[in-house]
Amino acid sequence: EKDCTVDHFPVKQNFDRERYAGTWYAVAKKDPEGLFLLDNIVAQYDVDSNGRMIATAKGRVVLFGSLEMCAEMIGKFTDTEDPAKFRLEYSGLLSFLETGNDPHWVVDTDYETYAIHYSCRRKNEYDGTCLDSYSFVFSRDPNGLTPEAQRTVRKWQEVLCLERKYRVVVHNGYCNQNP
Ligand code: AZE
Repeated sequence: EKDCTVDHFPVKQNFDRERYAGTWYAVAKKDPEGLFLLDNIVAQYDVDSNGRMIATAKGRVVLFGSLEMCAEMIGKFTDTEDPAKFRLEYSGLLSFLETGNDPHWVVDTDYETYAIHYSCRRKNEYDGTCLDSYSFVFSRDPNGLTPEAQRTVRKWQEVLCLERKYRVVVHNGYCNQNP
């Protein structure tokens, strides 16, 4: 039978944060519960002078039900014993934007075209499956993935027990005011 235990999900072997650095465009996402980035999501990963992974992310959000804006978020990663699994501590450039501390797993990437990100915020304490997850499919190319990369991504979406749970992330320039 299919194994949806979060702690059994595979992640990228020998994850290389230097090769992962740079710009990634979200092309699809599975949403968590509550407020989240809506679309036009672009992440910029880097490695600081101490070797720590850092990132910024932009994306359109709607706050208080009607205030539409481009959220600029900053994230700092804490390493774990697995090189592809981090804790991500994030906050908004503007203080009223969300702060949080979520797992950040790189499930698979070829570093040059695609990446599958996964985060489980809440686990079922009895069977270890995820009760509240979010996940991004990232592309180096803002125009999307090649058919070959799309096939790879679909396979991982099934492994994460999230098949058919993703939605396309639109890029229409909403967050491009300050490029
Ligand atoms: C991620 C890429 C790496 C940097 C960061 C990311 C996550 C950002 C959020 C933002 C939520 C914002 C909200 C604002 C109102 C994984 C995309 C920081 C989870 C809800």
